[in-house]
Amino acid sequence: CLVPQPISSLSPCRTGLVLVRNPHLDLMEEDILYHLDLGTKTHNLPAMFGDIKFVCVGGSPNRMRAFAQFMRRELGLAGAGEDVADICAGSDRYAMYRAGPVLSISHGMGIPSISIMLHELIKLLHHAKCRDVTIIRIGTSGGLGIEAGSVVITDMAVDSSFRPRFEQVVLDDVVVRSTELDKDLAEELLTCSRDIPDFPTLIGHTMCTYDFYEGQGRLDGALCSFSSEKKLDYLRRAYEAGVRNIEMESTAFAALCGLCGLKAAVVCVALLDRLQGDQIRASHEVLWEYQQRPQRLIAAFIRKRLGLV
Ligand code: R2B
Ligand code: URA
Repeated sequence: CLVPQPISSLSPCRTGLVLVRNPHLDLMEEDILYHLDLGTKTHNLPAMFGDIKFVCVGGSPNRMRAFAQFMRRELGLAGAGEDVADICAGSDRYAMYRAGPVLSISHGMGIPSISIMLHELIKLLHHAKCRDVTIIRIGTSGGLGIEAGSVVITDMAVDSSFRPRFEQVVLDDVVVRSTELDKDLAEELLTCSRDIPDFPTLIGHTMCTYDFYEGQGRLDGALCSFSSEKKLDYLRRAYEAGVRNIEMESTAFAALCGLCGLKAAVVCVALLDRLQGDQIRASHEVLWEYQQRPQRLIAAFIRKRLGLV
């Protein structure tokens, strides 16, 4: 059965605080953020995180460490150039780094992985009493009808049927949640991209799937039951519906952040054009440079927001 989320529950929190929508939390003496190896009794979360204004999340721990190091340089912080410490070193599930007001965290691959991380991250921001936090997913994706290396700013995260919704199974119900992202933030990011002319940046819908192979219409998985024609027909219909890239976390990210009053954006580089093929053939050097593109855009955005440019 489908239980639509009431629209009123989507309104952002006026205080700028991070909303948790769980009455049980108030009754708990201690909250252990197990996968982050942090907790309300073991750590002074307001002291550690209370001044965080930007949270950037991305799939790979190494990329998110590189991003924190890059942000330290971009913000001219002390210790730039030195190694950054993993705040979640006690857990080997996720990695978390700090660069001034910026928190950089890995989320792994796929909806279950990002979802666990976001539940604990959102509670962390809530316990730390953070205000006016902007959260951005920086990631990789398969492009649709766009040049490899293009950066897509998501205006709408859609499911495999091109609908702006995320279905979460809660007990034995399927709860449908909106995947609306912050339109002003997407426009602000697009404006920032105009100052970085060496790669194309565009706004488009992002399709979020539960799998990289069959779920994204690939012909090169261990299983495939459809023809090349069927695949191309599906991808072309996605393109006509406004989809410009495909990845595996955006609907859950948009839904969870939206419900908790966080202004959220998704910025992903396309590693290939899926209308041209399925395998990612670019060299490691080219892929590394592609992955830096969303980071460069977000660094420009944060510098602008902090009045550094
Ligand atoms: C993009 O890249 C990963 C799969 O290669 C997945 O996490 C995603 O969304
Ligand atoms: N990530 C995806 O989810 N799909 C791609 O095609 C490339 C990266």
